[in-house]
Amino acid sequence: MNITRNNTIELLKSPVFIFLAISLIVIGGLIYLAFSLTPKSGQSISDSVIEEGNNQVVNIMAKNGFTPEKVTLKSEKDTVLKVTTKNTIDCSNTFVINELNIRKDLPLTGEVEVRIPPQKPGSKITATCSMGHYNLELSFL
Ligand SMILES: [Cu+2]
Repeated sequence: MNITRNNTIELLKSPVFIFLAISLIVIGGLIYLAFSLTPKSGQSISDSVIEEGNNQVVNIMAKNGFTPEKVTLKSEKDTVLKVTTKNTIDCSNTFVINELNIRKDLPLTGEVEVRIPPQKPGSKITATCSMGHYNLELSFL
C-alpha cells in the first residue's frame, strides 16, 4: 500500500505529469472557447433565403399574415423580399417596415419587390401589416 501511495505522490510531482495536466487544461479551455464562439443552433441562415447574384432573395406570401414569419439572413448584403399576394383581402395587403420608412400597398394578387439595404450583424427588422398585428421578423447574422 505504502509503496503504491509513494509512487502516486512521486508521479504527481513529476514534471511530465504537471506538463500533461496543464496541457489538458489549456486544450480543454481552447475547445470550450471554440464551441462557445460558434453560433448556437437556430441561428443559421434560413432555407428560404436564395442567393441571386449580389442579392439574397426571400419569397414571402402575404395572406392572413406573412409566411414565413421569421427569416434569418446574411448581414451586410442586399436583401430583396418578393412579397406575393393571392386574392389577399385582409390587412396583410399592406407591407410596412417602419424603421426603413417602407410602406407598400400590395395588389390583390401579384408580386411586389421590397429592397432592404445591408444591415449590421445582429440587427433585427420587423415588417408588419397595415394594422401592425401581423409580423415578419428579419434577423441578420
Ligand atoms: Cu393586420
